[in-house]
Amino acid sequence: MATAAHMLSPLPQMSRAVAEWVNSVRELTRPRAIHWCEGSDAEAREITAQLVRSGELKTLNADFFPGCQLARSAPNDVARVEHLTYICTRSEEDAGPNNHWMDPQQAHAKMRELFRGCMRERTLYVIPYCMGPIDSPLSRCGVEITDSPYVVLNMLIMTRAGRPALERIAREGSFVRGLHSTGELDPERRFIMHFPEELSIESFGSGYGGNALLGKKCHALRIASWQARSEGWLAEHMLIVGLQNPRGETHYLACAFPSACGKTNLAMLIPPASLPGWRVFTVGDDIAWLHPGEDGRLWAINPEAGYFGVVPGTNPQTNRNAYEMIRRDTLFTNVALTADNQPWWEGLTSGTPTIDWQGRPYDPTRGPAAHPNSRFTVTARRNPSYSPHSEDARGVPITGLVFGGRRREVAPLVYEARDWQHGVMVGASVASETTAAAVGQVGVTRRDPMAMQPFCGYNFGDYWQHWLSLGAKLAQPPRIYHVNWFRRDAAGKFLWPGYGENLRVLAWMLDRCAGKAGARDAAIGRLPRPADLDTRGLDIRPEALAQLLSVDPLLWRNEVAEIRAYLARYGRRLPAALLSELAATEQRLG
Ligand code: SAT
Ligand code: MN
Repeated sequence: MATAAHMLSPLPQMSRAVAEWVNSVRELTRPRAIHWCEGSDAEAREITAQLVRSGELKTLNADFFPGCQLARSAPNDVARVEHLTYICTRSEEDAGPNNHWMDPQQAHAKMRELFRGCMRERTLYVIPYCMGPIDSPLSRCGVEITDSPYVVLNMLIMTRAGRPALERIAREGSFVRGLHSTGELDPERRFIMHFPEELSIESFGSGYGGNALLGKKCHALRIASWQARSEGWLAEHMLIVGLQNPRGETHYLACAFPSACGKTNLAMLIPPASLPGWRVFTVGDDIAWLHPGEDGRLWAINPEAGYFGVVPGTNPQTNRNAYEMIRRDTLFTNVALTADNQPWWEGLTSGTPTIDWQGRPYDPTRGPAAHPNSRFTVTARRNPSYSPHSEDARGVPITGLVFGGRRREVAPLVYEARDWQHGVMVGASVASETTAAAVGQVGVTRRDPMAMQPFCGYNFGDYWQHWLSLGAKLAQPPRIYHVNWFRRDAAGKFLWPGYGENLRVLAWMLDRCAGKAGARDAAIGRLPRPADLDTRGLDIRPEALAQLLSVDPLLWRNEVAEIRAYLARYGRRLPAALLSELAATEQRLG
């Protein structure tokens, strides 16, 4: 039953803690007005209309893309800025060698000067939000204050934002405080600061996704990973997907891959026609919060309510679900336009770009038409494969965990860890080629443990110890796998077709978990023999498959040496168990 509008209490009166914080931010930033977000559709429509009037949003061709808008960022504000992202803990060692660190007092002082008066002539928006189903005990709440209406529109899609979240905050008392201003979008005055000991975030100078939508990477990964350690759970950079086999049984996998390595595509995979009877259900495409259940299994919720996905490459062949999903009510950022005002991006098989992502006439000599990190923001409910269990308060039970990276060589298509402890070592040694999701060189291989290098809010040494301790307490721990869809042959061609065909690898994992599929014991773990994979109807040469499932001892001895050198950076915080797992692998390599 709807509550009559006059019965609702005004938002500023609902939580004294939030109101006091908003007041202190108002005094510091001096906004012209304050807007408390209710979270209604009407509110989103009103803010959209206002941004269209001011020219900050462009309405796309409503015949083909109804309800869709285009936002263009500043050309120097198109990706996460890892070099300007800090973890501010009292002790530098708690942040660890995996993070940039700044003393909290120094960081607060620096940010106070940036925020002072920064919202003059602007509206201050208060966005109460809940990460996870609104009634789940596993969910956690936050409030973002921002002066960017674009950020508001994104947060309304990406989180459960508005009145119900503020009601929960008022009940619970505690919430993560996220303060954001786009400032002048000056890269010299841009910082993303995290204070895990205070459960707070301060972000200045960028309007881009991961830097500005504070519920996402800042809260749901960096701050939440810290909270998770003290409360006995895991906050991970993982998609969550349900796979229903032809017998009608559904199992869930949680898979960690670095940004722009295909999490969204895997989460909404379309089974190939040659594997009839399979169905795929998406629970999440980027972040998983994993909690030990009373039954000794791991249970996962997706803290997010929408997708902030990479646009280029999306087409009916690579990801038909995403392609259909983003045809209405979608906010596009930094894509190109066709002459009739449709969004266009590299990898589309139709249409011609006439205006590039910066709003200039398209000129191929100046690079791609759409920015390689152009994004769509859309509610998860528009996903044709959206799982009906996405809203379950207790989450979904996880059968397997999957780690992976983008590697031209070394890592085979798939292998299985021997047990949890070995699996933690496998996760800790993930490496991947960098992508356009973060500012910096693209295509260089770097260590990205558990795909959390940019997102773990504390020392990786302590994080791996937390993983080990948590697994030891699980009566039914998920099995752990490593995959690499990106292996290439000597000529540089991908050996594996990827996309929907990845289901063959996932099906092998689930059969392993059910005790049904075979494997061979290799030095690095257990690999399928070619006959263990269902390759019916798959167009692949036997030599390619053999190469995908091979382990080169020479390359791997070198890999082990690199992993050891990397892990050594964590000194006395590195769990000894990881080194003994590595030594055992080395011994098996001979
Ligand atoms: O910009 S985001 O951090 O939200 C996307 C990503 O890099 O994974
Ligand atoms: Mn991500």
